[in-house]
Amino acid sequence: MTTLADFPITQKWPPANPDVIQLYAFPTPNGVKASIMLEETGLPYEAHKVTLADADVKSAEFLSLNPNNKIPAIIDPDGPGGEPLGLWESGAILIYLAEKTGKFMGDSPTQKYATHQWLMFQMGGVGPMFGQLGFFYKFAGSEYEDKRPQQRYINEAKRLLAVLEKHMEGHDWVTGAYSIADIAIAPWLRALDFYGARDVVGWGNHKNLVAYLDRFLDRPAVQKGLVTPSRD
Ligand SMILES: N[C@@H](CCC(=O)N[C@@H](CS)C(=O)NCC(=O)O)C(=O)O
Repeated sequence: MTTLADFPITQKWPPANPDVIQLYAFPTPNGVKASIMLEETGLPYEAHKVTLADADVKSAEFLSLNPNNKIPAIIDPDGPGGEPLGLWESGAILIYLAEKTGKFMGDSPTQKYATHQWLMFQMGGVGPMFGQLGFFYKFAGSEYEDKRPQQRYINEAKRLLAVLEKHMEGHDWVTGAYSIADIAIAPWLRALDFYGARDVVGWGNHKNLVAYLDRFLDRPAVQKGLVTPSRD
């Protein structure tokens, strides 16, 4: 039978409590999806800080769990059949934890598929597009002379915000009840502030999204998840 000790990542980030879920992350918009979900479900877990530096995400130990060198990743020592399960890709982690606990994926098949739909909208749209906006607007790409890539991602972010703003009219949460779709989407809306890109995408004109993000940030589990693991 496989145990946690069989995962090489535990050599670089040793578990203090090998019986609980091990989270390997950093508090970025993708990383906090996993920590917020763990906080919301109340599942016991231990958070290990894995920075975005090559020494961490490209270490042999981290790559042994996630060959795609990106946080977040988890190991559940009590996975399917009682065997340990390693998992990466934040959307897959959210679905796994939702199924494990029976929480935050909707109470009916229709709601469940709507939750999947908006989760995929984040994974394939909001996350990658806002991430590129961050690169071209705040980070290294902001110095490129050719502004067409920057404009492309500003336009795409605006388009995605308009889709969400319209959808959120009359809704507290993306699929009606609070779900993993919210846990995936809202941290990316928050990231626009970190990128200094709120004005350029007209954030303040999206009254439904402004209220939605405040509602999300009011949740105690969200507040805890946003600082787990600590950056320090
Ligand atoms: N699709 C992945 C994206 C994860 C991702 O982009 N993680 C970033 C931080 S937000 C990362 O680990 N970057 C390190 C690197 O690319 O070297 C997911 O949702 O889990």
